[in-house]
Amino acid sequence: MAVVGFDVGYQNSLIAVVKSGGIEIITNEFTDRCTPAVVSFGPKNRTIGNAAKNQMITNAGSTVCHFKRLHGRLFRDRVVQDEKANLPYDLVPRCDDRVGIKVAYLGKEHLFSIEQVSAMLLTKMKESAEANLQKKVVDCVISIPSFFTDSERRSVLDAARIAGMHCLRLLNDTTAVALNYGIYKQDLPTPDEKPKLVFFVDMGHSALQVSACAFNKGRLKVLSTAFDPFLGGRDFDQRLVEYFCAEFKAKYKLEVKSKTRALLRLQQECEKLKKLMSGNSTDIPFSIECFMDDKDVSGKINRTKFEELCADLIERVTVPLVAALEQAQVQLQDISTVEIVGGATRIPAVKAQISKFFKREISTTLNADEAVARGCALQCAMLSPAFKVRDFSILDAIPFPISLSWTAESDETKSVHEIFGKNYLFPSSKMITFYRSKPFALEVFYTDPASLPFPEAKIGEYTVQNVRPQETGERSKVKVKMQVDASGIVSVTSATLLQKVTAEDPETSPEKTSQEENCHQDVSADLEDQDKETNCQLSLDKDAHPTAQCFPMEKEQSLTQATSLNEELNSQPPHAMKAKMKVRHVGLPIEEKRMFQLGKDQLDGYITQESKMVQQDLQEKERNNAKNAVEENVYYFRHKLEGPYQKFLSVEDQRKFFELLSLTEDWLYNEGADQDKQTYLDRLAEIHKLGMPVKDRYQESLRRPKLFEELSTKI
Ligand code: ATP
Ligand code: K
Ligand code: MG
Repeated sequence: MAVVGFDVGYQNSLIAVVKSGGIEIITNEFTDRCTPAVVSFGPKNRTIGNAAKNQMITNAGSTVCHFKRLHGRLFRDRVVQDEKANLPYDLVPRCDDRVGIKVAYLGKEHLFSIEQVSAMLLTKMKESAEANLQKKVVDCVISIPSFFTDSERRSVLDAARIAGMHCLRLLNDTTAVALNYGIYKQDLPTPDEKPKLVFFVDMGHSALQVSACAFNKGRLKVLSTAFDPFLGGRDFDQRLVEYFCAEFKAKYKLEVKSKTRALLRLQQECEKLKKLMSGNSTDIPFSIECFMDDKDVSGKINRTKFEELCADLIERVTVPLVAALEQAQVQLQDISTVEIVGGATRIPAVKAQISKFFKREISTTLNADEAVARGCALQCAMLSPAFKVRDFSILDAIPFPISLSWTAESDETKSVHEIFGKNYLFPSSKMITFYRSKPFALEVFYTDPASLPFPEAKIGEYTVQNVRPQETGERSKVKVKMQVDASGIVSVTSATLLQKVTAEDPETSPEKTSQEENCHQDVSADLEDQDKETNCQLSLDKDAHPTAQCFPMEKEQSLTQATSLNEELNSQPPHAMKAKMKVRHVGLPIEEKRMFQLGKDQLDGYITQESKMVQQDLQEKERNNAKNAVEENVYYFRHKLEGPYQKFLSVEDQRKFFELLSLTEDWLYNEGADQDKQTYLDRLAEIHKLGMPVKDRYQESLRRPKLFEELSTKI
């Protein structure tokens, strides 16, 4: 069973696989370790990755890049509108108000959903992994930014499904990095010692993420996460673009922004300059030929000027660092290391800013580009039964507090309760007890819309059905389970009605009265409380994802029992306790209404469509291969006929063969330029009909003396 981790970045994607020797970053067909997150659409096929990136300027309107932040959002969303303003391709609203990505494909206009486009990239990455491993890839772990909300996470999971994969877990970027850091450390403190405190900073092309992690032997706990979802390498590029747009206007009277092609070229040039300035503080000159209106342009910049242009961006780096530190409730001097990853942390001023804040040298022991993908592959190995691994548990932190609301049965008054507070550890689940006599509705939502980088606070609506009073007429006790799973997905997973019955009923169990006393527990438990829970009061939750795993790997992992945090909360004070009762647990159906999730039919449709497009790409590839084969054979046989094959056919046959080759060559550049696969194969057969017998005679002649030699030595 293949075990794979994907880091799907805003700009760059990486694939890590697990082999018996450990984790390996694999290269794609261009021997690149990094695959650009770009999908390009053409009249005959799609191209994905490097080949698509090469079309960013020539086929700008149908080359889709920088799409990661469109996940889970509606078209009217401000983030979508802001992204749209900077994209060379078009976004339009779909009939369901979601984002439609408009491209020309197969000679027609197409509207793809973000899940589809994302799935195309994942399909490509899956194919690269399969080619490398020579195995089918189904299970995987995919990284996402820690600030992704429920809707964005579900959208990524759907993309994986469309690509024919099963994502075992979504892993936050910084958590993947932390896992990749911690699992190899031999000297971590024992569980009862003070944990080793490490801060991780990841600055990519679109976002900055920070996390504070506590490590003990065999476990990693995220104390806090903080981020600026809108600060990344691209913002630094943009400052350079603005600078040169102004300069070219003054110097050459050019309105760069009026021409997409020129703007794209300038953007690429500016990114290059930014990277060069990381290693060089002197003036860096550049020129772009035939830039716009037939004019060549040139300019220069140096690091000092760059830092001046980006001064406020560099200042902003500190904000999430402060937030992460405050929330983790630790002192600077308690931090043992600060590790940075992500391409944009290579900007010297960014690094210096982080260093200044933490008052120490920054550690760069992790591979800045590969750490996230490696962490994902490690997690996948842990979750896969194919590998045996040593215990290492990951508890991540909930970035945005989550609340539940309901109305009272008696007077319809609305209650709101925060169930999972900020930085509450997950995966986690809680039981909430209600006393009801008829079906009731629940609403799950993010507590604090203002802190949310997403326009919609509501996560889902649930109706607990089939609720009925007890035979005595009193209200029934209904236990509702709410969960944040390992992928950070929030849901109400089950509801159980406790039906009181006579003690003789065989299908019963004694009611646990002790839990009833556990009412109105403060659910926004702080970290200390949760710690206690983790260490000494863990109750087994067989529905949760396993969090205890291990490494290095051996065959046949015996999955460690799932442990998850489990608390109880009663929505109403308990009734007077009676003597021991017998109860029957009756599972209740729950009706779920999600704000943004793709419907099953839609998802199935996308799955079918994706496999059709894969087929189409394959056919186009085979057609091209057939065409190339004709061309190669023309050159091959002509070359051979002029040389070693000459002696092996008559002058007349030679003339005929040369003529066929010339005709075929002419045809290839005229009406043969665009034919179907079979037509090329037929042409190839014509060449082979004349060529193969000659080739055989030639090779036969080579074997003859050799055969003779062999015989003579044996004699
Ligand atoms: P995100 O994490 O936001 O989804 P990503 O994972 O695709 O994005 P990375 O691959 O980590 O992003 O980083 C890409 C960014 O790093 C780009 O802005 C790129 O220009 C920048 N970058 C890469 N190398 C350097 C360098 N030497 N100096 C400055 N910036 C660099
Ligand atoms: K990346
Ligand atoms: Mg990244």
